[in-house]
Amino acid sequence: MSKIILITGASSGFGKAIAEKFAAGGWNLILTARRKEKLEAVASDLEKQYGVKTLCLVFDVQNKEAVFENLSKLPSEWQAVDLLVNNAGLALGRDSFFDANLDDWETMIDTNIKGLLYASKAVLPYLIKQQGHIINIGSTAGKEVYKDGNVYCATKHAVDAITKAQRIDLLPYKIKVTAIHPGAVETDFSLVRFKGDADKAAAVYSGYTPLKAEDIADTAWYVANVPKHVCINDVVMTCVAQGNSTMIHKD
Ligand code: NDP
Ligand code: 8X3
Repeated sequence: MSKIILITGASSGFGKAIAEKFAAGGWNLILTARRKEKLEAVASDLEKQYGVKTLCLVFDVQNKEAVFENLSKLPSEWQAVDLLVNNAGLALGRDSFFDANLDDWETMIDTNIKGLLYASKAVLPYLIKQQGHIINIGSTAGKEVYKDGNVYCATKHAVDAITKAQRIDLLPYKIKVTAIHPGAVETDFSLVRFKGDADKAAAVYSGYTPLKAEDIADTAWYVANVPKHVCINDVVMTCVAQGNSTMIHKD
């Protein structure tokens, strides 16, 4: 029987690439995001290309009621969730602590931390039945803080800490918990961060070759397919030009 992966934030970037990687491997997909049209386009392409089944759920992970309404009452044929990928997230702004916008801070906290907690809690009863796996998407920003990254970095440090806490607390249920912490990856991430300013977004990735969303999908596929007794705890991955969260060598 096909396995089931549930991915938050599957309408673009890593989530979309992870959906494609697992569809190619024959997994059925529960895909979530806010942008219905984009999400349904991803689902319909993958159904056609790989013959897998998909379920699209459109909601905002910041909305506790919506998360539980959608994820804790899955249709019976979708309840055997083997893998939850907590990927939905964003940065908003790159401003000093003094200049940063409070609404941006709250959106990042509500999405990257609270959304991940709600989704994990809502899906957990299904994961327990499957002895499943949680992959949390952190960041190198969750390993070292960088200038003007303040709250985004803090949310990703929280993802690191929550991952470690989940791994310990879920031991009795034989659930694997993994964090993947990528450095710079060219997706819509910087366009969102800079609120549509394409020049600022492009500058983030100029002068070197950043990671691609497919690199993160390959890693997710690897950690999801190790033997049953093995749990990859923590993966930090960067492109060759990046040494840590603060150092990128540009030509
Ligand atoms: P994208 O902007 O391409 O994708 C973000 C995804 O998250 C979209 O599918 C978006 O869907 C979804 N999302 C955002 N906010 C919400 C919300 N409130 N509710 C539901 N879904 C939401 O960026 P990436 O693919 O790069 O980012 C994915 C994750 O990877 C994020 O957690 C990010 O912090 C992390 N990351 C990114 C890195 C990078 O350099 N790109 C590096 C390290 C980590 P929609 O807008 O349709 O709701
Ligand atoms: C995304 C990578 O370096 O912009 O988490 O924080 S970075």
